[in-house]
Amino acid sequence: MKTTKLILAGGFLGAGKTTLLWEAAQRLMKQGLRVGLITNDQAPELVDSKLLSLANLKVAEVSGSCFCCNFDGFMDAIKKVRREAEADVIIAEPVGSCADLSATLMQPLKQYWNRELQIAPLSVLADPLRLDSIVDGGNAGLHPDAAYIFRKQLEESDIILINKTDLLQADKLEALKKKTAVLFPSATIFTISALTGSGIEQWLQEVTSRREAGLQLLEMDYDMYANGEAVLGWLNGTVCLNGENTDWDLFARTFLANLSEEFEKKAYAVGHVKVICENGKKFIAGNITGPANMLTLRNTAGKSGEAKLIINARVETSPEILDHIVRQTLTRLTADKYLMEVIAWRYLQPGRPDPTHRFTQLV
Ligand SMILES: Nc1nc2c(ncn2[C@@H]2O[C@H](COP(=O)(O)OP(=O)(O)O)[C@@H](O)[C@H]2O)c(=O)[nH]1
Ligand SMILES: [Mg+2]
Repeated sequence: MKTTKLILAGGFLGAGKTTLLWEAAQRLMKQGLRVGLITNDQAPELVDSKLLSLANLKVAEVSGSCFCCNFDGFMDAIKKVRREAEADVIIAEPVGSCADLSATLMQPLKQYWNRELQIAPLSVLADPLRLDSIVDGGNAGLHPDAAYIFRKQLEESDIILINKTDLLQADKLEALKKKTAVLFPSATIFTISALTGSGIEQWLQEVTSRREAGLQLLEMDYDMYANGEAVLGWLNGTVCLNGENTDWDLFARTFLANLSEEFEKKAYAVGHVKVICENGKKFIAGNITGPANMLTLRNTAGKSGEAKLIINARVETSPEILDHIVRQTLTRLTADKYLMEVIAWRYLQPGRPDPTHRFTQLV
């Protein structure tokens, strides 16, 4: 079997990884390449996988653990997309609260899989608002230990992608790029907009041609890392709603806006909240992304009496409180109007990271 290019695109929650996967896959496919994608989460029922597969992309999901703590599961996913999609290129999105990927993924991949896979440089996306705070010594609106993870992700990257440049004025972007280069001197910096596609071609050119990958190894305090993950409550839920004829676009917007209001009232920082509302073949996808709780919606689900709703929320509070807020907000919107069937509902606090491999030297 031919070798497959493997691109890891990491970065904190809401940085734009899934949007980049989608956009990059479109471009690579236009060049006649076969592309497979791998998503990752601490629990099943992922909005990201759903979104990508609705776009007819070949997606495998590693859920229940991050790639580094389930290296074999990650390799199984790679084998699956290599086999089923005959992928020339695989782009994988590690879970947004994960760091130390050079030691736990890049080095073992180089050591054990360098015949089957051509490992691309480790790319890490950053939301410019959060990054702007981090480069000024701040915590990007996050708990200090969560901000520690954010910083470590950037520190170990081969390539930093400052994303969402469509939201920034040119002079602000230039200043941010300069400060980032000073703080993270070993990374090559690209500025992109995963949403508009700007800069993606140049990044793809670099990751598909450059041979050196995983050039940094972190010193990582696993107590701080574990705490940074544990301060986030995690909820993945899927429900079917059946009842009144409903404008699902309005429903998704109202649901997200109400959630955002609840979290703001209590001053709980949002990692991200995502929903996808499916009405047959039509869907609307919505997001709230910290630090400014920006609400965005994409696509349209139209009107009907029935829809399926998937919710993924990562918010700085206990999983029990998160569950309570999401449930209550949903019940307020649906009570007396719909029959709600819960298909899946999990809330949890990520456990202490315990990587399968952790290399202490570069391969
Ligand atoms: N304005 C803007 N928004 C973006 C861009 N990339 C991603 N987003 C938005 O940021 C939110 C989180 O994106 P997503 O790809 O799900 O992030 P992930 O959590 O890193 O996978 C979504 O609302 C996206 O539409 C971008 O380049 N510009
Ligand atoms: Mg994602």
